[in-house]
Amino acid sequence: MIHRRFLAPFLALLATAVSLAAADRARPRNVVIIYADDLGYGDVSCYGAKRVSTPNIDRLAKEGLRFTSGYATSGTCTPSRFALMSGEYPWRRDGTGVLPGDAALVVDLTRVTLPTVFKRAGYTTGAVGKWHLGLGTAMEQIDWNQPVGPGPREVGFDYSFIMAATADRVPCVYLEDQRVVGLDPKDPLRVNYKEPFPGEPTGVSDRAKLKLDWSHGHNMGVVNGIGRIGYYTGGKAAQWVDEDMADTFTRQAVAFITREKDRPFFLYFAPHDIHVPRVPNPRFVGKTQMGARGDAIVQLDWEVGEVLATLERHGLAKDTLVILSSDNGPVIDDGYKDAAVERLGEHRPAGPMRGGKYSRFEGGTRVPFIVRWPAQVKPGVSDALVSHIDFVATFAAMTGQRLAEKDAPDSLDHTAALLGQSPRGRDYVIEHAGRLALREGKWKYIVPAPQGVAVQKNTNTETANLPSPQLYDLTTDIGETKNLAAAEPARVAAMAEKLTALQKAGRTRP
Ligand code: NG6
Ligand code: CA
Repeated sequence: MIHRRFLAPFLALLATAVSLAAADRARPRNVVIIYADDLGYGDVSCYGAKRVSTPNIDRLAKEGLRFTSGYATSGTCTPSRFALMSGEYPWRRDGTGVLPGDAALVVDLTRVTLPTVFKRAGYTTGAVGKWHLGLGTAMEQIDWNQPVGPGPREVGFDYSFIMAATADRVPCVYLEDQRVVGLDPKDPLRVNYKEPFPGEPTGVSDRAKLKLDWSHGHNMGVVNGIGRIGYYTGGKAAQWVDEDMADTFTRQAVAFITREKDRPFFLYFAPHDIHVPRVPNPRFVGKTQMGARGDAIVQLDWEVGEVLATLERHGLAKDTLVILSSDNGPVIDDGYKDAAVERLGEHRPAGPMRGGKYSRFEGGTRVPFIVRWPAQVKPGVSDALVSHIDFVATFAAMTGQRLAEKDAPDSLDHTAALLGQSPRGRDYVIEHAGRLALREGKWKYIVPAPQGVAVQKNTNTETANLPSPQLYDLTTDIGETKNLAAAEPARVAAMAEKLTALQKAGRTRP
């Protein structure tokens, strides 16, 4: 019998215990985000690909929730990753477009970030793979021969093993905890995006000797027989081997999980695949009939399989929330002659959708989006509208945190949709590639781009940049072929007004 004097504190204690248990139940032991590069909606077999098979990604989908309306915020890498990390739309900030390899960090360190959300909740955080959010400050040029920062650590990652930008941009080296790996101090590394270094080969001067020829751009410095964007000199011992990149990043992701297996962790694993240059390891070459692009998909699938197997090996699969997605839609010729165009065949990288990377048609930002958490998430398919912009607020909520007003101004808590507890996700998503588009329910409105080109010539991308407004009904016309704007002027006006208001408000989180 509890004495009355103790009853109130006892009940309070009980309530805390109950709510803690509830919080525990909704809180994943670990979180792994696998963020593929340029992987299109139709590039994996669980989303309909036939000419390539992705058994590991398919298994993730089968054991988890596969979203049919999952979105990156933008049609290219840096803005999408900025949004994922910060919960702020990239188009609100200058300087969040595709960054060169020597750009300064674009993440605002005065605000919460995705990894800091996890850190505050007691998770150890790691970033492995492509960074492409800048390093250092705008005040001074990066000295690659010293520790480089601010970078992943300041953004909230306890551990990082990254490439600075993309594999087609210099410097072609890995950085572990913000130091170039394997650098010989007697051979200092220098990078310049404007001028070549005297005596160093370029993609123009040495074109005949290249292992992989370029189709547009990518003719500045040459590393490993491949022309890149930007010039470099020195740092020869530290240069990566493109063919080993998937192995290297995967090994680091696996090592991170293994090191941290006994305490909660958050791993942001951002493979290079299937971005250009597509130079898969020889053991994947020829695995598809589609050339390097198809083989890179198989390689990516292997990477996913290794991560899943590691979770299983350590008994962590059931309690680890795994998300697989992509930073933007697909592109076929992104600047190298890797036969992707010639050998594409019937494969439709964006699935039934129009456009791809660089586009405001659905193919630009609607991407594979899979959530697996065996302990909590019932396997299935969800048509809820979900977006990477909501990760900051959603994981803050899942780990019992309240965001400050200035933090993650466009991020909303969509735990219920993400875990499949509700078929309803966002009311709308904003799609971004240069200009904006708004999807609200089944309607898609695309802001006119009077000066734009309808087809980006080099990549053969349909950009959706037309001089007049476009409106599509995505339930009957997912391929955005029948522009209903002229027939529905009131809807066009209302959606245009809504988009303008969302822009002007400076934030969308209430
Ligand atoms: C473009 C590159 C392209 C790719 C892209 C960024 C040229 C001609 N094209 O400028 O190859 O690197 O930038 O891709 O240089 S992203 O996925 O990182 O956004
Ligand atoms: Ca990308």
